Amino acid sequence: MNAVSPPRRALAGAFVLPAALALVTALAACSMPGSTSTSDPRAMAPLQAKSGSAVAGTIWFTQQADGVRVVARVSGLTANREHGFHVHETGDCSAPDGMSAGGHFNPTAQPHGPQGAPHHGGDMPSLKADAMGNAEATFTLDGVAVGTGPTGLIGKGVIVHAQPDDYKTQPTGNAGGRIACGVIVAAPGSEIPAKP
Ligand SMILES: [Cu+2]
Repeated sequence: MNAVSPPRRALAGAFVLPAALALVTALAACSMPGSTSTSDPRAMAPLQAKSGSAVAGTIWFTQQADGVRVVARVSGLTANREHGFHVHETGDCSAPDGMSAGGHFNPTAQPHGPQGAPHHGGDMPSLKADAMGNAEATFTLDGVAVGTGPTGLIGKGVIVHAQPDDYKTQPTGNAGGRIACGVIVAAPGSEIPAKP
C-alpha cells in the first residue's frame, strides 16, 4: 500500500490544481465587461403597447465603467423585421400613438446616426425580431448615464418603432410609427431575470 500511495496523491493533485484554476476563471468572469451586478446603478422601462400593437417587454439599463449596458427583451413584434429603437426625450407614454414621448433624446446636439458615428445619445441599434416576433438584444451606449443629470436616462422614454431605422434620415431615422413606449424609472438593486 505504501508503495502506491505517493503516486495516488500526485494524481489527485493533478486534478485539484486545474479545478482550482477553473474556479478562479469562473469567478473572474463574473466581473468581466458584459456582465452586471445588482449593485450597479440600474433603471428599467416596462413597455406599453401603442398604435394598436401587441408589443410587450422590458428594457434594463445598467451603468458600467465603459457606458450603459442595455438589455432588451421584447415580444409581439413583426416577425423577421427590424424595428427602430430609441430613447426619446420625454417620459410620457400617455398618447395612444406614443407621440407624447417627443423626439429622440439628444443631450449633446448630435445628428441622428448609428453607434460608432455621430449619433443622438438616445440612438440605439434596431431590434431584430425573430420568426416568432421576439427580440433579445444586449449592447452598450456611450454619451448617456443611468441618472437624472443632463445625460441621464431616468425619466426619459423608450420607443419601439414599426419600421427599421435607416440611421440616416434626420432626425428620426424614418422608422415609422410608434408601436411601444416605456418610461425609464430608477430600479436600484433590481435583478435582470435569466433569459426564459
Ligand atoms: Cu424613436
